[in-house]
Amino acid sequence: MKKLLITLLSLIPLVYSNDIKPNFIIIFTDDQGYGDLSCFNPQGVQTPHIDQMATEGMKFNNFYVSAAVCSASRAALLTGTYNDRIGIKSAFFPGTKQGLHPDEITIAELLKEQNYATACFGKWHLGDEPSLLPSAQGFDTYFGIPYSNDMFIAPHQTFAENAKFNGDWTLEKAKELQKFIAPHVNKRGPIWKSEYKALVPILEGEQIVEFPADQASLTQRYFDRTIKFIDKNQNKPFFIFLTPAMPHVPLFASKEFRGKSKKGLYGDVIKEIDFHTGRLIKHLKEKELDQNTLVIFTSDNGPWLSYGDEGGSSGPLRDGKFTSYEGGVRMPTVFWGPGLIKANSVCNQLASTIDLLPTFAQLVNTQVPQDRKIDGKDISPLLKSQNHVIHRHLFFRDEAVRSGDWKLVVKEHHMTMRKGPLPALYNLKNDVAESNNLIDTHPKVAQYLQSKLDEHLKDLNENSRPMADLNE
Ligand SMILES: [Ca+2]
Ligand SMILES: [Ca+2]
Repeated sequence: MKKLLITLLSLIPLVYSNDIKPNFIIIFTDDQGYGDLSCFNPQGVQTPHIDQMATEGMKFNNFYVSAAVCSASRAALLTGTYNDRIGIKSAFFPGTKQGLHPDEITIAELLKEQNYATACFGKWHLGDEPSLLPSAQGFDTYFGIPYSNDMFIAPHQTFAENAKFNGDWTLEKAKELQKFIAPHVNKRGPIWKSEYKALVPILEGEQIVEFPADQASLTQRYFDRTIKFIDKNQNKPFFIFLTPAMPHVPLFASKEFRGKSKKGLYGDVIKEIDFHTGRLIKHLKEKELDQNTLVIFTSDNGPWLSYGDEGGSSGPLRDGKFTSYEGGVRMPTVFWGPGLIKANSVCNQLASTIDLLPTFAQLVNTQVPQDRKIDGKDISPLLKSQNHVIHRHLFFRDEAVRSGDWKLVVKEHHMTMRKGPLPALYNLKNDVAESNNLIDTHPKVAQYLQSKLDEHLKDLNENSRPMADLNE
């Protein structure tokens, strides 16, 4: 009987009708490695709540970002497009007047057209000028540090009337600091040498509401805001881009989580993210939104390995942040949505953050922008059956290409921890650590992948779009 019931249940089509639109929450952590969730690396930091999400949902073993650095990775996710196609190659610094081009259509803008309530809580890092902030890219609400948590206040930022100042900081002192920073935004040496680096503002909308940010309470506050936003918008569809500052260095955990893991402060930080993710999932269940909400947990790039114990782990993968080796670009990823995804499933197919925009478009019965090239693909078929091959090839900057089990690496980032040999061909099925170069024994595979990479780079060259640059 139980078997019959399960069979019958499996026949219920996992498709939304036009009038019920699913909610979307993307939890996009900063610099968390493939080895920093225990469902991917049992020896790593223990993350029981996210592991439970995987048990109730789907674990993606081959889920990638477009590039292993903050702004580039975020731009690709929000636009469904390779970062190099939209001119964003690395990370923006405060006050440089550059960012994601306003003409790019973000997931938030796409969903706003479908009457979604939209919010970004956390790191933005796609431009800090008012015209480049989340409110200009489809988000109704924004609260967070506008760039990395190791950066500094930008000279042009303005303060809200009731802005909070921590420690012995005052409005006057903060404005003096902005004057000191102003001449150095392009060559940042004097700022990095000063005591003012890593003193970052929190923005609400476009204005500073807190300086310097109390980073130890930030993870909790981002999740609190998310839960509040859900409660306020539970009767209409919502999209929340939840982007914690952690575990990017400098690391901060609240008092409740300090010393709670067996992996130092880094472990404590991950434990705190795990705890609040569990709290969010519990809240969705209590509000009976679990059948109609898709939650995706992933990271923007691999661990910053040069920070040692403070830099996290890529588990069995090679290298980390900045590089196109697996440790840089393959992310620990879980999709959760009991109304959309069969419990306890595992997907080994290639997928990427660039697929989220097309996938969400499909799930709400709308189209991706038709007037431009969108590189991502609809991966919603993978939520029902893992046998579909969606991507024949995935490219990582001008450095690497993956197809099936094969990966060709032709260039390295200068921050690569273990260099060479190059070019190198790896069979990831047998050699996930990218340690055994097979280019001499499989020259035809290498040639084929090189030709695909060449085609891709030619296409990028002929068909790319600029980032925003307000200096021009
Ligand atoms: Ca990052
Ligand atoms: Ca836009």
